[in-house]
Amino acid sequence: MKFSEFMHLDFDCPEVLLNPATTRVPVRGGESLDVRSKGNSMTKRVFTLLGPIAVLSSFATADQVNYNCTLNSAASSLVQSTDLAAPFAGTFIGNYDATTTPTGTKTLPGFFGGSVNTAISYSASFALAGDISSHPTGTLVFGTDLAIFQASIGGLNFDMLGAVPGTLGATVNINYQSFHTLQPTAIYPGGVTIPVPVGSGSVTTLRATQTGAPVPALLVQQKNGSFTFTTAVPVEFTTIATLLGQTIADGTPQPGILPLSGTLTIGANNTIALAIAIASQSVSTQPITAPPFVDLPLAIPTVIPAGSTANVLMSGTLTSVTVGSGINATLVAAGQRQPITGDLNGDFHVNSQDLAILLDAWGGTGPADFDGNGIVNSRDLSVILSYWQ
Ligand SMILES: [Ca+2]
Ligand SMILES: [Ca+2]
Repeated sequence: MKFSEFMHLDFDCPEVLLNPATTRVPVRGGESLDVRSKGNSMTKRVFTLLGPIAVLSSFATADQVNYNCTLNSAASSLVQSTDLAAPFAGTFIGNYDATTTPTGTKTLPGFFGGSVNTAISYSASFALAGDISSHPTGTLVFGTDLAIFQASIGGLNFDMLGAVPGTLGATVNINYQSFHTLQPTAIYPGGVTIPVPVGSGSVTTLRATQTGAPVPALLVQQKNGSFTFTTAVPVEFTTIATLLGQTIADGTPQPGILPLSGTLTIGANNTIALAIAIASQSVSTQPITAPPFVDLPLAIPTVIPAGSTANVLMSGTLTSVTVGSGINATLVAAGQRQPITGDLNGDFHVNSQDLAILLDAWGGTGPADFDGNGIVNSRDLSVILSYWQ
């Protein structure tokens, strides 16, 4: 609604307001506000107050232009840093078996003596650390209202790994009572922490999905005509990760915040270009409800003498995991303006040209059948009129 139209409404149509009916006042976001009129002067005053608010609000949204944006995966890069620690405890025992592995390792408590393969108590921690570099994929809706230098970010949905699983080196740091081994013959004095590389952990899914309504961002115009913006997007992180066959993140969404800053460049042909930077750090500790693991093969380097390897089977229970996670990303996205309802010739206006197209199609089918009921008729005409610009 233009301001002149509002003036016309306010001063020329008071009789409408005096009818004991409900007047629908358009407000921001295309919704409307019911103003129940009971035919008294108070109602007129209420509407006179509401009128400018409605007009100002509709000015704010009249210039809102939304762009469907897609990440350019090849030009975007992300580094996900992980520092995971999961304490656990249990026992391990040499992999010796008289029939199946007669040359296997025997473990025995203390420094010397004995011949019976015996379980040794330990405490330990899984450590999973490293960086996963990826080319993320994803989409978002970027809204601009250049009249008030406001942007909005909605519908953000990023696959941080770009569908390529990441791997991280895993280490078990073991503390144990003093023990010794046969095959090989070695002594392991207690009080020493032995780091044992145990292969890798794997992160197969890392996704950020925006929750809630679009978030606003102030646009700051730069000398070259582009705009910068900074905001924080509430998201749910979905992570699926395994470590030594144990699921340590099962995809249960975790709420988080994705801090974004970036540059908006308005392009030709109703396009925009976005350069987005993300830098976030988080640390969280979660309980693990996985069942105990049993007889996990582990090759422990010998301590005295060094240079050999004892093979044991480790059993234990993970109780919790502390995950430090960082995301640093430089993303590039391209946006195409969203189609406007009622715009049949694609010029982003709804006017007589679109009306002419609709009238040509009257009684038939096609794009002018806005409500999809199979025929272009008065219902579709009312759509054009309600989006008329
Ligand atoms: Ca048009
Ligand atoms: Ca129709």
